[in-house]
Amino acid sequence: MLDKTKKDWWKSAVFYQVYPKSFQDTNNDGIGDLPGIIQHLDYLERLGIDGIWLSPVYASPQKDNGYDISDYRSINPQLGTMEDMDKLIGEAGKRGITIIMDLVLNHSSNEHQWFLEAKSSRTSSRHDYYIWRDGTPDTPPNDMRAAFGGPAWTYVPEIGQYYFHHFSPWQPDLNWENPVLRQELYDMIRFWVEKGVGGFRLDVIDVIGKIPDRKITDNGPHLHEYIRELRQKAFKEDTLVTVGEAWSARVDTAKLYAAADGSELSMVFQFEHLCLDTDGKWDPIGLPLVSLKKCYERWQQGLYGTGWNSLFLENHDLPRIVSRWGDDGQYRVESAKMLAAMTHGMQGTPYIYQGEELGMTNIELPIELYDDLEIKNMYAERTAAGYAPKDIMESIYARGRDNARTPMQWSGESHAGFSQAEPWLPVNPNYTEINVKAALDDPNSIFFFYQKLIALRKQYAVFRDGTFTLLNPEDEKCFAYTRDTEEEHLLVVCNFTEETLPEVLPETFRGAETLLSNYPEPSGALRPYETRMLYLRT
Ligand code: TEU
Ligand code: CA
Repeated sequence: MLDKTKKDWWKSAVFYQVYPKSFQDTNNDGIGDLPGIIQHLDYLERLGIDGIWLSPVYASPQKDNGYDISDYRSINPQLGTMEDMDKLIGEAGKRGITIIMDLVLNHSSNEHQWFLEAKSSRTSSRHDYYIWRDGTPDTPPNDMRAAFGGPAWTYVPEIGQYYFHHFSPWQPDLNWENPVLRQELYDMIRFWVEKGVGGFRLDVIDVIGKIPDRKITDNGPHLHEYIRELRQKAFKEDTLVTVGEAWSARVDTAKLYAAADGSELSMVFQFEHLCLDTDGKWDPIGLPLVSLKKCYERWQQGLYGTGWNSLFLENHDLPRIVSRWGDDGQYRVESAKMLAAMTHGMQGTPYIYQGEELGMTNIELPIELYDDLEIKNMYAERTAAGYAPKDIMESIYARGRDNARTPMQWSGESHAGFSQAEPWLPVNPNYTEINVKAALDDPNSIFFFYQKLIALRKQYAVFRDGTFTLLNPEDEKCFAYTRDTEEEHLLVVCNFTEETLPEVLPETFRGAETLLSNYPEPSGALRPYETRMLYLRT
């Protein structure tokens, strides 16, 4: 077990993200709940993880599955009670598992008491907790758009003002310029710290310093002042782990969020490696492996000694990685392991998203069966704009957020053992083959591969401390890199194709120990999606 009284303990840790609604239902209403998480703590302990990032469990009208909070100090009754939450923290703690809560500080629900007061009158003491601008019904303050479609301004006729929402109209943005609001948030955070929560994941923290009048959302001029104040007033304990979600982060700004001096957050979730082949168009062609490798090199070297990164390929907003960069057919198991080794060999703190350790895959549903508001709004907007339904569906199949939100597959029993009732979102039909029970019965499963990766990170300091060197940067099929400290040397080789490639062992690694591979014996070549992790001491 890690010594969590050491202030950088999380540098050797591995976290696991639980999306409560989809993890385990215990009262058969089709919705996952807190007792369901408690029920599987032994499973998570067996995997070897040190902490759980829990997606929001607060009271919420669930317009965005809890990312719309109506009371930050209570638990959504659908998921359980405060007693269940206390029990989860306690039971997890007994197993060496720290609970990290999701903090949505950029916006609340429109049903939060603060917002109800704020919109009741311009003179309400809480009016200024949100962002208001004058206007008439047809003249919004400007043409900014919301991330989930439609305008970013919604009119409240009773007071003749618009409020700003970066996301949906049900998620009004909090006004961080107001020091009273900020203090209110810090007090709320202390409530959870005092309950024994070990840290926080900060939702869209890069936009809290927005200035809508200048159309600035990311990286507002006071952003880092706010984060430093948060650190001083709310995250007082040096051992708390804090991770900021920042889609806009680049290497230079990540050094601020995740500064080595601890003045802001422990680490950052940045997405550059996942945006290479999306509409961001850093590189528009397929999976640009060469760009991906250079992206990782830039981050691994750029933050070395100056900041700390997180390592992840999936979360509740992203498609399943084996469907995206691997092969979710014939080579599902091989490619899922390869992607895991590629990620876990690097410097940073790994996060595993529920089901990733099973190689769960994307899903294709008829449009009516999707739940996510982003998917629904996107479908409506593109339909209105004249896109062909087939093209819209293709893009939902590839990127839609519900790909990652289908219920956890525990067994081959009905509803995958997730629930006895019809789940809120369909189970992926491949649950009969891909499930926890099958994984635990098979010593060569993806689950046990992750278990080994987690153990290796604890065993060898090179995973935490080693420098990063990219080998053969221009090779379009194989991703190989080394990690080095004075005494320890690690080589990670990953074949990203279903072709057999020549082996690329650097001379120094001939005769090195194989720590891990996804094929039983080396063959002198790299088979489809083969990965090897070699180790030596000098
Ligand atoms: O996500 C931030 C965010 O920008 C996402 O909307 C992302 O761009 C999109 O999902 C990609 O498809 C966070 C949460 O992780 C997400 O679940 C919430 O919906 C969002 O904030 C609002 O709180
Ligand atoms: Ca339930």
